[in-house]
Amino acid sequence: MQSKTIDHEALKHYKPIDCKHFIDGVFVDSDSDRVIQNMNPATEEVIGSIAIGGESEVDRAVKAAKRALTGPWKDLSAFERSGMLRRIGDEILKRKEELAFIEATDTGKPYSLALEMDITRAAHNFYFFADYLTSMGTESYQQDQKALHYAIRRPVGVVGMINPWNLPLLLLTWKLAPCLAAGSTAVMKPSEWTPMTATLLAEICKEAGVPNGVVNLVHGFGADSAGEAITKHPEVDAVTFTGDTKTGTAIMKAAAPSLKKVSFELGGKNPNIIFADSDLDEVIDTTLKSSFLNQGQVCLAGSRIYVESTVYDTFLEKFVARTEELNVGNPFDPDADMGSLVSREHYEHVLGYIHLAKEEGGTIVTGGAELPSSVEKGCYVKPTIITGLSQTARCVQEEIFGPVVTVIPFETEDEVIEYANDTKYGLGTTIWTNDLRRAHRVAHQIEAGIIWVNTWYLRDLRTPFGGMKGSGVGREGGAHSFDFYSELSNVTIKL
Ligand code: NAD
Ligand code: 6OD
Repeated sequence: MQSKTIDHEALKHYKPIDCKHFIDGVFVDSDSDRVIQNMNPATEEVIGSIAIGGESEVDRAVKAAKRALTGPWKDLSAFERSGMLRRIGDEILKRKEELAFIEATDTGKPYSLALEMDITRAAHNFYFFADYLTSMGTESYQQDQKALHYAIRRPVGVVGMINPWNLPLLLLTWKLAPCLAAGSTAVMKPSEWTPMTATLLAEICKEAGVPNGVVNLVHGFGADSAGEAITKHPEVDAVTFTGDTKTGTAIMKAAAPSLKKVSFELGGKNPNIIFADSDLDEVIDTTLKSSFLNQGQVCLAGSRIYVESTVYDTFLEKFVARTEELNVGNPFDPDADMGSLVSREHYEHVLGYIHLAKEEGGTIVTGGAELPSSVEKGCYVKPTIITGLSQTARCVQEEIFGPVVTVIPFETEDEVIEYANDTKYGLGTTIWTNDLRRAHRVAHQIEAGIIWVNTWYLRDLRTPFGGMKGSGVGREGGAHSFDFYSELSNVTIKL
């Protein structure tokens, strides 16, 4: 998929960093001085340390965030806040090679992917909400000659942000940018597997002039650690979480006693539906991405491929051939289309499903675990295609979150809609067809928050983004993000 050059000389200037908490504008160690080792999954070498925080660090971060709500931050005009967001975006782009180096080293993803997707989009998140903030209006209604109603918006308050490891900076900035745009303040917790770009983001915010206490960062684990402490803290007003569906349940329980506002972006097992009337070459180009981009570690990955039976054999033959051309290798190899999975633990999880697929009667047409010849160690899995499984197989029902897809034939439109909806998830779907009426008809029956026709992962940040069923609670993007990070009050004036 990639064909890039990498300036290795320039990258020699960058080094992995030790990750400390960032509380009230200062980088600090844990109260207990507790640290864990940070690993590069592509080499399985220790690259630094991560401070591990808990209740006391979270409490200090929340108190700083609460104080900041009434400090100089409150008095900034919308244009001044917008300017600050722009400066953060500019600073991200100025340091884009360094951030991409750090992200690739932490996650195992190709450097070129980190540069083009993760870091570029992180900057764009700030630019988008900087513009949105200065152009938005508010609701108002005139009720005959009786009354005038209008809504006023204020910050929701202190927002806890709990993040996963697959797109660390992209997803953190997807939360932080609208939070700051709305005038709220943040306590961020990145994944314990990928803490480095969040740490640099805190530094960037300080350099961009964000007042102390507005952006805070506490590293740590989830349960019984920093994550849980955020979800339980009585002075956290809202929690935005991206991660596993089971974690979403735990967070909702923990947040319930203090009735926090929640927004959840959770797991997916997304159908990629291919009708016979589609252009198979175009389908395959995009299906390679929807299956294997970021080593398949994308919540929106089209991991359940359904193909109309009349083109099943042709599709499979071409798809397997193109998949076998993908290069898996060191993230800093310019020819690498795919890098390493994020950790040894996740590698074992993904391989477990490949073994299970065989037990469930499936055929591994291509893929599996094999160390690329160019590397000596690392958590590498080849892009894997499985056929011969039934709709009820665990490998078809459960989220694998790796470079593993199943391919299943279907006969009719009704049958494939039933297959597509037969899942606990409801995040994304792609429908491939050149029949306009069918595209609309099928889209309206699919239980998913994000439905693409003849494309995949084409984003416009104004649109509602999120999942239904086990894939999420609420929507983010444009006005939806603003609504989450602010509180609305309606004012009624009797005329
Ligand atoms: P995870 O749920 O294991 O962890 C995510 C974060 O939650 C981490 O920071 C972790 O420390 C924290 N956490 C874990 N338990 C917690 C608890 N009890 N209380 C508070 N915090 C807790 O998920 P992951 O393995 O990091 O990420 C992979 C999952 O994320 C997949 O299911 C994937 O589909 C999902 N995801 C969804 C989207 C989306 O937009 N819908 C995007 C990316 C990833
Ligand atoms: O593009 C986005 O805004 C987004 N939230 C993507 C999530 C991808 C999941 O892995």
